[in-house]
Parts: sequence; C-alpha cells; structure tokens
Amino acid sequence: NITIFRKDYTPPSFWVDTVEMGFDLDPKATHVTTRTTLRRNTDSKEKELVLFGEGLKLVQIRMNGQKLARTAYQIDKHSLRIFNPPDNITLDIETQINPIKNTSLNGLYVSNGNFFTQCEAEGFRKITYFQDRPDVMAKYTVMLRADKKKYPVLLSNGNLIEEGKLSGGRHYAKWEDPFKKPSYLFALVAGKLVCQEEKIKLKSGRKALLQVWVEKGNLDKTQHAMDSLQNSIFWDEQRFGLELDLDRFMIVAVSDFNMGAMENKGLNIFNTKYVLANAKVATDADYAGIESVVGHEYFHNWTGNRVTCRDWFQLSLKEGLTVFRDQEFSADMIGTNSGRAVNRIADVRMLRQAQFPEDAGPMSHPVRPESYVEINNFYSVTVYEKGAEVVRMYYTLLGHEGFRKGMDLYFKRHDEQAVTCDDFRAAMADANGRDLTQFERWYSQAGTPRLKVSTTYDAAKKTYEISFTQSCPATAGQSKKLPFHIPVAVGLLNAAGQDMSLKCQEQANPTDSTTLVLEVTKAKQVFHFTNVKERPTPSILRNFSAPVEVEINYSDEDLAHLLAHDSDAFNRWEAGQRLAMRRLLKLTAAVQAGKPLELDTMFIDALSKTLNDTTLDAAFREQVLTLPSATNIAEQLKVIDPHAIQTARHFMRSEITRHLKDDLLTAYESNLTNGKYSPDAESTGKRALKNLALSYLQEWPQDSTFDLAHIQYKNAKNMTDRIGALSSMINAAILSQKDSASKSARKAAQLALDGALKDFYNAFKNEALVIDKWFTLQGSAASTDVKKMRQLLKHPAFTLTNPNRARSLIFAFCNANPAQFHAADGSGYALWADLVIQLNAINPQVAARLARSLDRWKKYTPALQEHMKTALEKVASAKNISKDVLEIINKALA
Ligand code: BAL
Ligand code: ZN
Repeated sequence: NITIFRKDYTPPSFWVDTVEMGFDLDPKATHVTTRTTLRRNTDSKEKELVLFGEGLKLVQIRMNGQKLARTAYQIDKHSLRIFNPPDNITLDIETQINPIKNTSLNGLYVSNGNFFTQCEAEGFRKITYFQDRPDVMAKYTVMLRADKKKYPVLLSNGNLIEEGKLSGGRHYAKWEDPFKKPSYLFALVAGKLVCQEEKIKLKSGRKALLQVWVEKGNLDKTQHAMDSLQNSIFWDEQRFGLELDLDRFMIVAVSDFNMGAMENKGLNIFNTKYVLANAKVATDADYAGIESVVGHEYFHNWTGNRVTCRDWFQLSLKEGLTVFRDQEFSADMIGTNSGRAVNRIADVRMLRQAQFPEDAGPMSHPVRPESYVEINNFYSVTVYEKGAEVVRMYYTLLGHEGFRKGMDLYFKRHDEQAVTCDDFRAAMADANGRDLTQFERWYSQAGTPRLKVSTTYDAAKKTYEISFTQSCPATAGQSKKLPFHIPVAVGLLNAAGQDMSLKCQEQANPTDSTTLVLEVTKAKQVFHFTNVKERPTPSILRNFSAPVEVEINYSDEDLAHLLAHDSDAFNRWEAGQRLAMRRLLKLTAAVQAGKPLELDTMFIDALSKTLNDTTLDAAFREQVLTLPSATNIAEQLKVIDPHAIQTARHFMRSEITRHLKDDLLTAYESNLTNGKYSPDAESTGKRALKNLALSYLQEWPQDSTFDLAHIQYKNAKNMTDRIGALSSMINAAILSQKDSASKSARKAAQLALDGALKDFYNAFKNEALVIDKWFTLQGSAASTDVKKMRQLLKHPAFTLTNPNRARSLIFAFCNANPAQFHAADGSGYALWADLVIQLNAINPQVAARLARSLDRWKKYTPALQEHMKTALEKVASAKNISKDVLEIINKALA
C-alpha cells in the first residue's frame, strides 16, 4: 500500500481536450469506448503517458488511428503506461466491465436493476483507462446504448442532443456537457425511472428544466427535494450572484450509495435518504437533511465543478466551502436569529461529536492533508466540517461584504480551473487588502487548538483585560504547532444581563456593535477594554467564531447569568452545556470511586428556567435541555470508562426528570402540533421539545409516562412523532426496573413495545428508509446487547450489501450504543471485527468507516484496550483486507 504525498504533486504529462465515450450497457458485460484528444503539457517533465485503470478488461487500444503495438505500452493492476507518445494524440480505448459484480458502488454499478455511476474520487478508472485526476479537465460527449424496455431512461451530464431507436429493441441517447470537467464529475444513469419536473426562470431570464428522478413508487416523495433545489438555485443567485449555467439540472435517487450524494455536473446522484420525503415516512430531521444536501450538491456546481481541485489534498477547497455555503443556506431558509442559532448549535454539536475526536486520534489530519493511502478515507469530518469552520472564519474576519468580494475574485481568477486552498486564501486576502499569511496554518496544522482565557477587572480605572493563551496538542506526525490566527468574537454582559458597549485599545470596533471580533495571533495576547463601568461577565467565542476549545474559569453563577441573558444565543446554550459538563465529569468520577451520586438544585433550577421560558423558541429550549453526549464527555477525560460515563449521564437524566416531571409534562402538552404536518422551523422545534420531554419522562420508573409514549405511537400522524414515541418506549426505564415497578407493569410495557415494533415493521416493510430507522432504533437501544445484535443481523430484511441498511444497524450499535458495544467481555469488539471483515469483501469504503469505531482505543480503560487490540489485530491479519481498511487499522495500531 503506497502512501501519496502532497509535496510530490506534479502536473499531468498531457492535457485532455475532448472525451467521447460510448457505452453499450449490459449488467454483466458493458462495453466502453473512449476517444480522447490529448496534447503534451510542456510544463511536465514526465515523458510517458500514464493512465489509471482498475479491474478493467482492455479490449483494444489505438493511438492516432493505429493499433498500439504491445511493446509500446505496459499494463499492470492499476495503470496503463504508454512509452514515448507523440505530442498530439487521439487515443481510442475499448474496455469491458462487469457492473453487476461491482459491490463497491464505485465506478459503474447496478442497483435494483438500474445502472448508476460514482466516480469521485477515483471511480472513473473503473470504467476506462484515463488520467483520472482532478486537474485534467475536458469536454465530454457521451453516447448511451441499451435495451429500451429494461432501460427506458438514459441520462448523462449536460444536455441531451440526440436520441433514437436502434435495432434489436435497443435505443440510444447522446449527451453533451458544454463545460470542461474533471473525470470525477462524470456520471451516467440508465434504467426504469420516472421524474417530477418543473421549469424555472433564472435571474438572467434564461429558462431551466429541473428534474427529480426516482423509482416509480416514489413519485409521492419528491416535492421537498424539488422545492429545496429551487430554493438553492434562487439563494445562490441572490447571495453569491451565481446562476445555474445549464439548461437542465437533474437529481437522481438511488438506494445503494456510499455517500449522501454526488455533485456530477448537471446529473446529481443522490442516496434516496436525501431525496425521498413525505410526512408518512420522513422525520423533521430527514426534511432538514434533504434541504441541506440538495443545497450542498447544487452549490458544488460553482464551488467544485466550475472551479475544482488541483489534487485531492485540496479536497476541502470545495468541501469546506460548500458545507459553509449549505450551512448558510439552511440558516437563511429559517430566517430568524434564533433559528440561525439553533442551526449553528447543531453544526457545532456535530463538530464536537465527530471532528474533535478525529482531530485527537490516530486519523488526525490537517484540513489539507499531507498524505494518504486511500483518498476515500479523507472524505472526513475534518476536511468537511472543520473545513467549513475555516471558511466561516474568513467570513467572520472579513465580514459579509468582504467575504463576498473574496468569492467574486476567486471566480474571476479561477473559473474553469483546478486550483488549491492557497488560491482561495489569496483571493480572500487580495480582495480585501488583508495579510492572511498566518491563516494558512488552519490548513496545515491538525489538532483542536486550546484557548485559555483569563480576565482582570480594575474597578478604580474602569478597565478590563482579557488575556488569551493559545496552544495546540501534538497530533499524528505533528509534534510542534505554531500559533493560529483565531477570530474570537467577544461581548461583555453587565449585572442586569445586558450587553455593554465595547472599547478595546488593541482592536477598533468597526461597527459600533456590542460584539467585537478580537484577532488572536500570538501564543499569548492581552486585550484592554476601557470605560467598563462595572465588572462584566465575558461572553467569549460568540457564535463559535473559531473551532477551538475555550478554557475559562467561569463560576456557576457566571454560567447561569450567561444562560439566562446572553444576547448571543449560541453562548447561552454553551453556558448550559458547561454547567452540565462540569457536573457530568464529577458524577463520572464519583461512579468510578464508588461514591454516592448527587446533583445540585442550582443546575436543575437553571434548566427549569429555560424549559419554562416560553419567550424562547421551543427548538432552542430543546437544545439547552439536551445533555452533552457520551462522546463529548469522553473527550474531556484522560481515560475513557464508557460504563461510568453512561451511569453518570443516566443519573443526571433521571434526576432532572425526578425534579422537573411536572414541567416536562407541561412542555409535552403545550407543544403538541396538531393539524397538517409541516416541516417548518416552528413546528419542528415544537416536536423536538415535545419528544425530548417525552424521552426524559421515560426515566420516570412508572407506567403513566410509558403510556404517554404508547398513546403517542398509536395516534402519530407523522414519522417524527411515530419514531419519537417508539424511541421513548424502547429506552424506557420501566423496561429495566427491577424494584419499584411491579413485575406486571414491566411485562405490560414490554408487550406494548414488542407490539409497536412489530406494527411499525409491518406498516413500513416496503419503505426501505423507514426500515432503516427501525433497525437503528434497535441497534442503539440500551437493551440491545451483542446477542440481540447477532439476531438482528440475521433478520430477513437485513443485508450488508446495502450501505444504508448496513449502517442503520451496525453503525448504530458500534457508534451510538456505548454501554453495550463496550461490553466488558469484549464481545462487542469481536462482533465489530467480524463485521469489518465481512464488509471489507463487499464494500471497502463502508468497511473503512466502520473500522473507525475503534480508532481511539488507546484512550480506554486497560481492560477494554486489551480486547480492542485483539479485535484490531484480528482485522489486520485477515486475508484480502483492502487498503481502505488497512490504512485505518494500521494507523490505529501504530
Ligand atoms: N463530493 C462528494 C459528495 C459531496 O461532498 O457532495
Ligand atoms: Zn460536497
């Protein structure tokens, strides 16, 4: 397994101008003809022409019309090398592939009898021999030929220029993409599909045809995707002045897909999960996910497709930027300030849940990685989510207008080019006359920076000092770090909880606002505020202005003050999380020391105030009432003891319920949403708070609250309420009560749950995405142990070949069921090893994602470590392990 380094980048030896492809589609033997015109790149020292190819049968190769002599080229498992080619070439290559055998879902494959492609990052080489690298951009024409009955719909990138009948019941369609593109954006789809279509008028007055293609039974689930697509198109025109550059834009849903979706030019291919929705089958979260992913893929049309990456180390150039754009889109769609804050909180939760651990583990890498073995492993939360935080920091530093100027310059300079993260940074800097040299460290240094904050108030002089000390822990292959350029948004609250006006000696306040963005660039830095009339409570890192961990000595009173009053809703929430985390860490330590567990009333009171404050949006209250996750707690500990964490968290939840049962019942009852289902922000927030209250109420060890969940299940009119009820039921305390609940109540609850699970399955057995939810509920349920998991894996509806289904059950157990996955006897890890090995043979990408579940094994208690190591070694020594999985396992064991 070869490691590829960023420093070794060299330009391609040839440029490709045109690519003409022909496909004779057949599930077992598809013939592919590829004619490319190439011209030598005089900037390259490489003399040979190296084409990549994987698992291809080469039928023939011709150069400039002549059959290529066998001595003129060399072929191995991964490439085809042509010796001494002339400077201008027309190359004809014919390959044969076997799509039905392609379970990796990379390249051309078959799903439910239809053909689909996935070419990012390196799937095109599984179709034909090609310089399959993003800096080789060409214009494509594609001819598709197939049996007309079996494959009535034939789609590819760009515009349909010709279609017609062929002999033998076959037909053809010819597509032409007017824009240059790299091979990873190539796509084709063929099969029995139907579409919802609408015509829209673009800003310039041009018309465009929009289509959402699905299997026949799913046409009742396309409206939300269509609406989201139109909203995305209009948003990009309005916010960034970017118009759809094609006459036709297609989204196609496929049920077997490795990722969420793929931004192929004009022919986005989507996991069904991010297309299909109606009230019956989709939750509020699904609706939000669809809006965000449809937006994301559409926004790639400019950030990714028109301007693409020079090489895969630059992946965050398009992904970080496009995630930032989709986050802003979702926030703008809500429109209100508190709605924006709730979205921001959700994004930061995700960052802390997944990216902070990645940044501190064996797979840690900078936003722009320095090396990889398998690029698919670097479609990571660091490249995507931390990458989006990096883009957000430009926005915070340069302001709304400044950021837009930077974007405009970026497109002006680089349209139809393959460029680097440095090019993007240069555009931002040059458009604003700013020096962003130091900012480059966000791209080159891995790890989550720590920002220590201390403050001093001088009552006599009315001055206030905020001192920052920044550091960054060592990460894989990077021991020493230099200071980052960190935008720290700061506000000061007076005793009444109002924002004070700010005057800072080191940093002018450009907008006269009460929030100031301090630019911390040194290891140690002090900012002096004057005319501070009283001792303030500092609100640091408002709206999470940088992806760092802030260490600050707040008293509980400070935090309660911020939770009650901060004008920055993000920091209000953050204060609540700090209050909770502090206690969760103490409780975890108490569990480990065998001490009695106690929770103070001050914390409960603070939560109660928020819960009962009906001037706050329900969505925001739900966020405040949601405790830090087990992973969040684990990240704060030197040694992870999952059982102690679980006990502590469970104790806190039950104490909150014991004290606030009536308030929770009120929150439940006052947030019922009746009438027609609508996934708008207000209704979504209400349902979220109601279902959270319901889940807390299940900590109450009696049957009355369980009945509430059961009734909700039976009466549910939408999937959010149905799944919310079922989730509450399956995790209800009454099911495991040994003492206080009577045996018969416990039995009745179990019976009700079993009935509901059966009912749910029967009602939705033809809706794959809903059955995924059914598996997820069970995979993550507190009562699902390894034995039960092995039973579920044998369920007739379970399969490892469909990534959604595999993830629904297995990832739920390994990533979201810590108490059972980390069983003391190591049986959870043994199951994990079996599944990684089985998945590896089917789909290395999915297997490699699962492999990540034991990433942080060195942080666990010694007894668990021992079992984890055994499991990791078992995978490492198994036969035919892919480079995808080996890269993860080897880095973990190193
Ligand atoms: N480019 C892979 C899928 C996505 O990030 O949109
Ligand atoms: Zn993307």
